[in-house]
Amino acid sequence: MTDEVKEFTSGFVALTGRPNVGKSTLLNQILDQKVSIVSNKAQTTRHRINGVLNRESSQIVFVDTPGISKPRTPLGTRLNESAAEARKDVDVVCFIIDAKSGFGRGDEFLLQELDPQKTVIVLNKIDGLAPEKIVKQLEIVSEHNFQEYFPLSAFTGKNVTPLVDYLLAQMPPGPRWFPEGMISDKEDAFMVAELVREQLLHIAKEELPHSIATRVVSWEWPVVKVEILVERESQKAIVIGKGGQVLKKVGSSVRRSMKKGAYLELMVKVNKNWQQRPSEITRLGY
Ligand SMILES: Nc1nc2c(ncn2[C@@H]2O[C@H](COP(=O)(O)OP(=O)(O)OP(=O)(O)O)[C@@H](O)[C@H]2O)c(=O)[nH]1
Ligand SMILES: [Mg+2]
Repeated sequence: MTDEVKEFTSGFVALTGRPNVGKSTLLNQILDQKVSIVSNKAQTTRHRINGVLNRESSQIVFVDTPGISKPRTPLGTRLNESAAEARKDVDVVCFIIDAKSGFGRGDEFLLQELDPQKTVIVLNKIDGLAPEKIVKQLEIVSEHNFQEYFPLSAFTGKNVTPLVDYLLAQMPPGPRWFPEGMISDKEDAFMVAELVREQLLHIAKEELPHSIATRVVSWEWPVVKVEILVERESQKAIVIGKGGQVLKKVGSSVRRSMKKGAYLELMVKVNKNWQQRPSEITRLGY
């Protein structure tokens, strides 16, 4: 009698790279669900977010991480530490590069920190790029001896499947770390606060994106209260908007992605220079 049952395999895969390269977009694309917010502002992701891919005989826990850049504030330092920590103890690290802006010195610097034995290179944002440009970028990065190179578009989904198939094949025998129906390790309240921040990032300019923090302060269904923190009075006025216009727009947009009947209450508060204060950064869960 042959044993036809395939042994269950599982493991952890970290998504890492500079800010804005598309780590969170890739995670959402792989899972076909939004578990991590996305914006064109740096430092959109501030937490390690586990997103779970379930297959019949395999499970991959993807760890989305904050983008790493030269820190300008204690918050920046904290986010870099969090990203570095997430790379430890994973089976595979996906190092993501933005093919549109090209492999740069920041990428080069970060690559030196990675173990080539367990790192694969993802060349993201190839949509709309001329083939010569993609080849050129691949030539540049392949000078480093990493395990595999995957040119793809996290946005359109092009070539994402070969990456996922490769990762599935790398998973060692192991348990189902998360229950089958679970796709993210974060609770609904976390996601609602993040969705509010995502909407605000769309309208925020200059230094404002970094100054915004959001958290759910009360969840008594259907009433969900979200506190929006900014660092200065002038920022508070921008976030509220003329006659509350900005908040209204943010609220109705987030409500559309919540369960029917949700009543979202948004409050804006000033927490002076919180980004500069390690104790406040910790309190906010970063
Ligand atoms: N054209 C194109 N844009 C992309 C692609 N992937 C991501 N983007 C865009 O790049 C920007 C950054 O995407 P994110 O997924 O937030 O990037 P991130 O690496 O998670 O950024 P941080 O969390 O700030 O470190 C967004 O505007 C995305 O829409 C892609 O494959 N093609
Ligand atoms: Mg992100």
